[in-house]
Amino acid sequence: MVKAQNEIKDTLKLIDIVVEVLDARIPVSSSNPNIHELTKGKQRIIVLNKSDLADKENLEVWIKKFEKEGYTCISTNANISENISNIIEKIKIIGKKIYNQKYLDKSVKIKPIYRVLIVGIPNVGKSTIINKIAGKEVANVGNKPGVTLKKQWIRVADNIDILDTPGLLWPRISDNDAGLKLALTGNIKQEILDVEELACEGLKMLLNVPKYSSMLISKYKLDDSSLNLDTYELLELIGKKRGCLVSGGKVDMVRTSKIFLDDLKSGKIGNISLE
Ligand SMILES: Nc1nc2c(ncn2[C@@H]2O[C@H](COP(=O)(O)OP(=O)(O)O)[C@@H](O)[C@H]2O)c(=O)[nH]1
Ligand SMILES: [Mg+2]
Repeated sequence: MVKAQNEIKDTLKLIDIVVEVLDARIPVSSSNPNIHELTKGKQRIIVLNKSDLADKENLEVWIKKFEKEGYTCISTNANISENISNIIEKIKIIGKKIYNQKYLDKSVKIKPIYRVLIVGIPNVGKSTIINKIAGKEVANVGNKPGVTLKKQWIRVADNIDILDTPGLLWPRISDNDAGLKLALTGNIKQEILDVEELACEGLKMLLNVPKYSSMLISKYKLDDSSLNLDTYELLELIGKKRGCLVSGGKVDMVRTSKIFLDDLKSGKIGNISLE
């Protein structure tokens, strides 16, 4: 973590604008606790990615909140390039402001190049966003950060340079609630908790929101009264409905948990935000 932090600090010396990528379903838990300190003095654009999986109402609330705090905030679905051009536009606007301030003396005539670093915790979609901005495959998607020999700038839209290697930030791993949400959205390995326990925690979060409870009912063809069960019994019922049985008619709870967790993180239950 110290190494990653120092690396970002070094890289930031070269950067005008930081694009911080968050998971739209958990904008707090997917942020880095030291981001303010790390990016002090830099202009920051907040991107809420995986908007296709998030609850649209929550998304609107978060965008308004970040904008009120003075950030430029954009929601994206990087997989289909949705709103990617918006990021480029915002970089140009912010970049222009920075350069106008830097060169108040208008007699200095240089062609401004805005240098951009994409940062975020693992798996939020940094590489996908870089590739979509670049318009070609320059960063590995879904892979562990590779061994990059030399960082390369990619020229975009004539006056933007983005670094081909994103800045890797560490998640809020010491915070239990954040760890849970990161696991439930697939941002960190789900093995951090016993799989049945994680599924029960996930169910509990959904049951707290009437809208999400209704999604559970229609997804697994439950009836309203099943929402009164405790979470373990509810999970068992879901297993029964899905035919997840072992010999003797008992429910295979591990397999049921995995199915539920996969449905949840991939949006198959519906658009769900945990924050
Ligand atoms: N549903 C959805 N998946 C995405 C989106 N952006 C990226 N992904 C997926 O998230 C996974 C991690 O993406 P990647 O770009 O490698 O993340 P990185 O670790 O931050 O560089 C990949 O499977 C991507 O296809 C998005 O907007 N929506
Ligand atoms: Mg990557």
